[in-house]
This record gives sequence, C-alpha cells and structure tokens, in this order.
Amino acid sequence: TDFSGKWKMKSSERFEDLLKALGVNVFLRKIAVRAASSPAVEITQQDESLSIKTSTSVRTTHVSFTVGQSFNETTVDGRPCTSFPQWETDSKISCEQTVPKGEGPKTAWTRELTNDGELILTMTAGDVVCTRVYERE
Ligand code: R12
Repeated sequence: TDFSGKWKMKSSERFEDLLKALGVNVFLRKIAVRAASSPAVEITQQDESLSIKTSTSVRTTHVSFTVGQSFNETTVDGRPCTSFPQWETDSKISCEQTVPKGEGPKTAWTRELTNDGELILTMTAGDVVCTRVYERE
C-alpha cells in the first residue's frame, strides 16, 4: 500500500460533531469547520514510514511516523498526545491516541486506501466517528 500523493477532500461527515465531543466551543468550531472544508493533504511514504502534511488556512500539521512505533502528535483539537499506529489490514492504518492526563473522550484515527484509490480518514472521539474521503489531486 502506498499512500503517497497529494490529496483533496471529496466528502466529510460529522467533523463538527467530533469537535463538539472534544469540547471545542462553537466559535472555534465554526472557524475550524470552514477551514477544514478544503484541506490540502500531502503524504510521502517509504515502506512503513509515512509523512503526512495537512494544511488549512488556520492550522497546518505535519506528522512523521513509522507504523508499529509510537510517536507524538496532537489531537484534532490541538492537545499533545502519544499515538500508536498499527496495520489493521494491509491497506489500513489504525492509530490510538493517548493524552497525558487521560482527559476527555478516547481519540483515535484510521487511514485506509480503498481498491478504487480513495483515502478514507476516520477520526474518533468517544462514540463520535468523523469520516472524510479524499481522492488524489
Ligand atoms: C482550536 C484551534 C484550532 C482548531 C480547533 C481548535 C482547528 C482545527 C482544524 C483541524 C483540521 C483538521 C483536518 C483534518 C484532516 C483538515 C482546522 C479545532 C485552529 O482550539 O482532514 O486530516 C486553535
């Protein structure tokens, strides 16, 4: 599986619900939802190592990790966390996040490459699952 490429978002479900579950206030939620409606995602991958740059007008994140090894990132609402990415299938990475004091709902993400070449990102907070589908640019 090779996630490498530049990706554009086709659809997004429950992103605002996700932020609400994380306790993000309505003012920041509206700004974030708008900004996150047209992200630019660039992924480079070499074997088990991925680098993912996600750019929006209000926030850009850049993570690099190797599947099977924990790394530091931030939750979608910006709290530092330790993440542990694992192959769930040979085309899906599942990543559990742990925040230092264990505050707030349990968070995680998955990224899956489908047979028709789409990238499906899910982000979870407690029982809320946000699903975002990307296609190659
Ligand atoms: C907060 C501050 C900001 C944001 C929030 C809380 C904005 C977050 C954004 C996230 C985008 C995520 C994407 C994910 C993906 C684009 C814009 C929520 C700036 O306190 O599709 O990979 C300051």
